Amino acid sequence: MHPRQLPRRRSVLGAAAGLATAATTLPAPSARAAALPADAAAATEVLAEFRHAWDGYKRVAWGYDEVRPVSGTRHDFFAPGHTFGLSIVEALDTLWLMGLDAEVTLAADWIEQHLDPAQDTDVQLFEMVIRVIGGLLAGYLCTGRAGLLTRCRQLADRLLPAFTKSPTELPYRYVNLRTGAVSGEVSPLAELGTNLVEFGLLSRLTGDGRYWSCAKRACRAVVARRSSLDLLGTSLNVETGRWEDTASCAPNPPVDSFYEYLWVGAELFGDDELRGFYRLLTDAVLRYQADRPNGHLYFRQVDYASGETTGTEQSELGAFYAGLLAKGGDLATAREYYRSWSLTLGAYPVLPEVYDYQSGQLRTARNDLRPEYVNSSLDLWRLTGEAEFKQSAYRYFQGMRDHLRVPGGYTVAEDVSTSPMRLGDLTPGYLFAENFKYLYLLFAAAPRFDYRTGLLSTEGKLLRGAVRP
Ligand code: DMJ
Repeated sequence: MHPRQLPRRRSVLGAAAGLATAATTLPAPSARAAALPADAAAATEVLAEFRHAWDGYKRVAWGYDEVRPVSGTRHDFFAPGHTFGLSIVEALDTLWLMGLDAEVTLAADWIEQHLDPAQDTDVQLFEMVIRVIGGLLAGYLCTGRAGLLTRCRQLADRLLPAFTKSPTELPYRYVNLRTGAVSGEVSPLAELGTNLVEFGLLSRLTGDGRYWSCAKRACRAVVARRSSLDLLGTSLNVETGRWEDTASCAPNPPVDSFYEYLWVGAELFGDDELRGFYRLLTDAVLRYQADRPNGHLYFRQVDYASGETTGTEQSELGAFYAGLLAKGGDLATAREYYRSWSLTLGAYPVLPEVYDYQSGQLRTARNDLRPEYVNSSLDLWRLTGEAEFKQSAYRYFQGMRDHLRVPGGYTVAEDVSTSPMRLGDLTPGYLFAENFKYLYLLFAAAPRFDYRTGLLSTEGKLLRGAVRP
């Protein structure tokens, strides 16, 4: 299944009761959470858990995309039979921020020697950009190793046909890295726009403007198709330029990071057009989609033309939006939304993937080791310095460690409402790029990160603010 879809699932009544209870009252800081240790102690714990997961990957799956830590097998993320060493690329800048320099050298050497950017397989533009292009850029910015930038550019050149072969400037979803053949003419917004930042940075670093101009034109092509309410739908046909799905489901997938990249792009490049787009579209989302049953903030899904409600589901992936709202200047609303997620975290040992805030029912009871909640913890803490965000991030960390740690590393869960929790068998690459990085930065006072200007991509890649020793 594509990781960004909002799947439909039977409701889980036991868990629903828990959520419904949680949704009516703000719990006291969780009874099950131990006291927050001193920052240095928390950072040491986070580092130890990162190493546990990383060693699990290295032991079984080094050079492959991802590890299945329960069965001790490997997983190809992009295409069966093809590896891009995804977890290595995902971990690279996290290893560097943590000062694990011997591991950084091993990882960068593997990338320079083995990552093949011309494999004869279709890859998803979005996933390749945020994970691999972003990972190589961040690795280059942290280490200064030119080979990483070279590999990044080779790969980006092979992704460009997704843009240049489109009749509408909206990129295709898939491209064959060897042949340049494109496919996937219906694309959700996140996949259309979550390339601005990586491609803009690549243009800046190489002096080759093609990447940025493709990405910028695609972004404009999306925004030009907004409704009279200034709302966007969910997916566009890149050949006809027409909407295929007209529900505005922000901040949920599969549109989430489209909005994020307007803000990050504005910030990184000082681009006022992107800033204007961000404000215009965010105002519309706040006006038509914000919903406060029992006084707690959620975002409903609405038809982009009429503003009428079409759904009340929240995906855990949407939890990043608290941080984005805060960075974009809507701090009070950001706090509200973060607290709605803290309520949900109080109702389950770890966050469920999708629930309906009206009925309180789970739609997807999985936990995919998602990082979005703790991404917002870091953003909100950086902006406010308030202890609430460290406390709740530590609670999130405890939930992960207590329930998703296995001898071979960390794994996803099949069902967070069962006791003991029914586990799955995968360590997603983003665990190395995101969850542990956000937690570490929260507690470690990391000397290699500029906390004032540092800027991370949607995949947690360090795009600005690397302090080289
Ligand atoms: C990550 O790949 C990125 O955060 C992306 O923007 C959406 N989701 C996954 C992790 O949940």
